[in-house]
Amino acid sequence: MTAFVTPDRIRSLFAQAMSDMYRTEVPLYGDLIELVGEVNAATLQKDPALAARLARNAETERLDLERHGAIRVGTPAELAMLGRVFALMGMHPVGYYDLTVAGVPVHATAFRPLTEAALAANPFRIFTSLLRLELIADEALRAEAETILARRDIFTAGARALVAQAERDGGLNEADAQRFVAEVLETFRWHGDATVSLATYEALHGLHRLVADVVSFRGPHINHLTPRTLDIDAAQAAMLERGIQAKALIEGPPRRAVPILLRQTSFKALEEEVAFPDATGTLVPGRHSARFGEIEQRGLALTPAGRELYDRLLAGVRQAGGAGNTSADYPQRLAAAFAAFPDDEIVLRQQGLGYFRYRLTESGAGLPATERAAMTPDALVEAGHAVVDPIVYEDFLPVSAAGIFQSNLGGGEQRAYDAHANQEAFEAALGKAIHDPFALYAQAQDASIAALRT
Ligand code: OOG
Ligand code: NI
Repeated sequence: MTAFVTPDRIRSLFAQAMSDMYRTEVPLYGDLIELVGEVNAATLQKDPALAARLARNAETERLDLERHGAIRVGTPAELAMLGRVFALMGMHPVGYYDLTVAGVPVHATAFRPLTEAALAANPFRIFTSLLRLELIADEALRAEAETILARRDIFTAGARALVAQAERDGGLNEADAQRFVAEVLETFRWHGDATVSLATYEALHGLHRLVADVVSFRGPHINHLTPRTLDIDAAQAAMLERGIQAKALIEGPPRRAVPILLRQTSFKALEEEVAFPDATGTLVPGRHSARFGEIEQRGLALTPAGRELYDRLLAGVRQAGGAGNTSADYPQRLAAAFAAFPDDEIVLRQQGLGYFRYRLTESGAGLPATERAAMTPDALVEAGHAVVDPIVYEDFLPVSAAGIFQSNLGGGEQRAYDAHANQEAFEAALGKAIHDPFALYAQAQDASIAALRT
């Protein structure tokens, strides 16, 4: 038997396969990748300090590969199986997102690599939502949706067999890993033929567009694949120049000297032709929109204190705006509110608002260990014996995600759900606990500080 490949290897194969498939499904995606590549190259050329920083944090290579995708599943069993599939790729559930507060009947997690080494190898992540049919008041339709979902299997027999094999043996060899990726890819493929009649689709659509999207198809088609740009404002401008209809608004924090968290912009979903079978099996043409484009810029990961400040400032702007983030002066009000958020790396670090990674410089490495151990991390930095860089935010933002769902489900749709976060129910469905993102960032920061002393 040949040796097992690493989960990092399987994830890299999977990320590449997903990217190749989505490029053929949605040509706009190819344009975005090209544009973001150009913007990133220009940004690095203009900003040698940024280029050096990315290089010393093993981010230069990952940048060209870096994507996140999003899918929506219908049942706890689908989620649990996905959790097993992703675990073999070194992707684990991090963070819990309750979208009901924004009128979307789902809750979610992000499957992503956990360690710095795995993130550097390939940071591929998938935002995964689980439909909450229990929130649908129409009992008859809810029961019908449950019956439809119970009939489908979103995994191929080959994928199921290889998951069982890998779990039994403790891994997959290269040939099996390639077969596994090819089988798993089928789960996320777009199918232009629905599994329900047009009338059923329309009834589900009446409950919520998202219910129709999850229930009416054979599987959880990947609905976007997002590249990471180093300058989202430049990318946005370049898009408009090329006639790509970007959403006017960038979700998340305003532009700042020290980027924090995540800024994202998305594009109106494609209206696609779908064939709906009628009672006799004849296909009836109709339309559905699910898939869209998105780009993002990632910045400093915030501590609980930083995040609390972010959430508070953002909520203030959105409340004051009435119409939320759609009003014309939103960017100005956002920027004004965030004047209260320190925009200087040293201040952010001293106030404990963000997570940072420390690293000895050559002079620091040359100091006797006892002398180094006697100095605080800050003193080492001030003396030039260490450099300190922001730790990049690897997760998502619920308010932004809600905005992205809303805009891509076709605009102004708002529903009120009498619900609240239910992480226990999500974890019960998944069959495992969700990792706390703050703990992962704190671990990375602490490990870098410990390494200064050795
Ligand atoms: C997921 C939306 C969330 C993001 O970048 O915040 C997301 C979806 O529409 O299924 O991808
Ligand atoms: Ni996204």
